[in-house]
Amino acid sequence: MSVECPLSPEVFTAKDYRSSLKPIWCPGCGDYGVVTAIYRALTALGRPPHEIAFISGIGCSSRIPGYTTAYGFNTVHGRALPIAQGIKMANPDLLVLVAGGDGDGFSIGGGHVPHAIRRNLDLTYLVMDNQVYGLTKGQLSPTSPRGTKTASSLHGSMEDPVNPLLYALAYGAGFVAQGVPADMEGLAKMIEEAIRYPGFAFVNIQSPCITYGEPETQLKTQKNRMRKLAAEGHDVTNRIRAMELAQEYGRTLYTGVFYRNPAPPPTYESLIRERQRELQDKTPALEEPLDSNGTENGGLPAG
Ligand SMILES: Cc1ncc(C[n+]2csc(CCOP(=O)(O)OP(=O)(O)O)c2C)c(N)n1
Ligand code: SF4
Repeated sequence: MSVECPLSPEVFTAKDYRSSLKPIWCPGCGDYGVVTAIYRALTALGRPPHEIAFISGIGCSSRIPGYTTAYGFNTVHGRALPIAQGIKMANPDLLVLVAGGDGDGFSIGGGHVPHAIRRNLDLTYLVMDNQVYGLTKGQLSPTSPRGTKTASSLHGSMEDPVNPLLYALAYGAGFVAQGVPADMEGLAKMIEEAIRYPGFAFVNIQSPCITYGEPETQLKTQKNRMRKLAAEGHDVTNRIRAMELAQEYGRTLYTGVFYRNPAPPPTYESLIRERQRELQDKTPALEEPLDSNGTENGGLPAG
């Protein structure tokens, strides 16, 4: 389906968002489904590709901007969010998408997530959570379940995983959802909703790594394992209930919107514009050089 963009007379279809670069993910990688869901979501939104900036970190999943026709920046491991925030502040009119893996977002980049959430720029953060470091050949990631045997944990990991859903909810993200590529329609709709949410939106995507991931996480098992929150009658405005459901991360595969703030607070970029207006008439005169005694003009004779 395609719709007419209110900002442009053009009508866009999914192929307008697909770049000529051929993905080099392993055949069967969940990330293929994720990029298809993104094409669908962008088509439904109808924003021209040149009005979209797609920022990622480093990892298999972080290759994703290159497979779209949006402006893309495959940045530095764990640094997608700071760069995306800078881009959004510099040009608030851009639609800014941010993507990466669970390692990129919750390991090396983990320190940036709470600050991006509390700053609340209008960004959509898509994490392809495969519970493993795919690009570097299958080491433990921060979301690997306890006991996972990998190249870096031959006898099984001895740590509990990070819970990305609970983490985002606890720091106050206004939109938190979880999707699976096996439910393409649901995932595309969820990404569209996340983009439409006016503030920081987080979508955790259980995107299986077919090469290094656990058998029970693979695409063919997702349809049987997933439980749609909408079918369970979940009230998406109930944050406490969303947090209870999020505790099931790693056990029950809930999909859908966990939480959508019914009264979204102002975004950081709108507060900046407000502050700029407030200060417009109050701009202090250019500072005069001061000498060590605090006298103006550095103590030099005037003229
Ligand atoms: C500063 C830095 N440290 C480590 C690496 C090596 N490295 C690249 S990607 C990656 C982890 C990838 O895992 P994830 O973010 O979960 O993405 P995936 O490949 O699974 O999609 C690591 C450790 C790097 N590129 N830069
Ligand atoms: S290693 Fe895993 S995450 Fe990377 S492309 Fe292959 S299947 Fe996908």
